[in-house]
Amino acid sequence: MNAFNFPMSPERASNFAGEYDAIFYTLTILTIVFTVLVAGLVIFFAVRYREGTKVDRSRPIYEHLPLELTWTIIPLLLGLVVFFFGTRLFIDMRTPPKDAMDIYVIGKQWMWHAQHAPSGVRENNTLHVPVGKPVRLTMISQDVIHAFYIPEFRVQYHVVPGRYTTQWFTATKPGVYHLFCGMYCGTQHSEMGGYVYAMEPKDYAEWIASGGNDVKPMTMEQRGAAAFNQLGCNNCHSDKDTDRAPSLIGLMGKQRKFTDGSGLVADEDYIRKSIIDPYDHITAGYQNTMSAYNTLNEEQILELVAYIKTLGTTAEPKVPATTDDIHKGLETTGANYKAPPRSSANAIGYTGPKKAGPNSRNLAVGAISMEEKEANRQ
Ligand code: HEC
Ligand SMILES: [Cu+2]
Repeated sequence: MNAFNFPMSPERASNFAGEYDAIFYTLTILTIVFTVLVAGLVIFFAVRYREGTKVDRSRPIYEHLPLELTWTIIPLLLGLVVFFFGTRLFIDMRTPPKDAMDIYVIGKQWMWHAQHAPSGVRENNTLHVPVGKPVRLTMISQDVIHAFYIPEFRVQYHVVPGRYTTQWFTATKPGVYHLFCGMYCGTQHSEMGGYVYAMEPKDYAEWIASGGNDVKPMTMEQRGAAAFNQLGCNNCHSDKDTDRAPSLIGLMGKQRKFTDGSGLVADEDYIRKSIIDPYDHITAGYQNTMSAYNTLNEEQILELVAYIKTLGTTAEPKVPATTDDIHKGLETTGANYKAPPRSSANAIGYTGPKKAGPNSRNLAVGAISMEEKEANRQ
């Protein structure tokens, strides 16, 4: 319902959305009508029969069968109608069609991981589905209770530890839609989400054939940028020197001066040391307020170094994209199938430093992607 371009509800993009909204608005209208009717009569009678008014009180009515039957039978019928349609939709939503396509979903603090059967293609924080084909999600949580929620599809169901829950839908409109965790599940609950890509079956088939273009291609710099965000480095380091920290733009190859009077030209090794042991050389004009990120593994440090090296080498400072930027991008591009650049390290599952600095929020502890876990095991 987009009256006057004021969106009353998210787009309707699944088989359930129309019926769901019809029931919702019917209930809303019925509620308003009866609230106004009852409240109106209360006020009307209170005013009309208030003490001192000259109205006819000679024939008080104690019983009025037709009136009582009317106000019993009409709401009963209205209630039954709503009950009938509500139950029908409920049963429909709880009964996936036999030919539904299977996608398995794992929720964990704080990311969604999905695997498509039978292809085995995986994705994190996104869900690609074909339009016009019923999709059944079989879901489980690895930790606390989450809820898998796609507002545009009008579907949401709990994702709990220890047992599988299911929900199904058929996407009806190609486009990019929101995916949320609908159950408060801890610090980063609000960031536990992503996008649902409803694609034409042909495009979906291509996407599957390409192995899913969402999980794999992240360059080292992108992983570094994500980690830079995730570890909270950007809380202190921005594109200008500030009271909190020197800017890292153009750091590579720059002459550095330290508080003890010494100096050197920044190279990879210096950047690495500055991350894991920042107290060794304190940049002149600053204090040792940066905590030592000494629990990162070498791969994570390399990615950070790779990212910091790119800073200042392009015209625009590459400050990592925020979720807002991604939203803006989606709004301007409309429905597109290309995954937005994900900066959230949720996508790559950083474990974060164990000893978090005062400003690093120690974000995704425990959020290791399935791939990383498997890689670690090997
Ligand atoms: C609490 C604020 C804070 C946070 C968070 C922080 N830093 Fe720093 N960083 C500083 C300050 C202050 C300095 C300068 C003093 C020094 O050399 O230790 C610095 C220095 C550096 C330098 C050397 C810069 C130069 O001018 O030579 C690098 C590289 C660096 N930080 C990288 C990082 C990375 C990567 C992260 C995230 C893992 C990070 N910092 C998180 C405050 C912070
Ligand atoms: Cu959650």
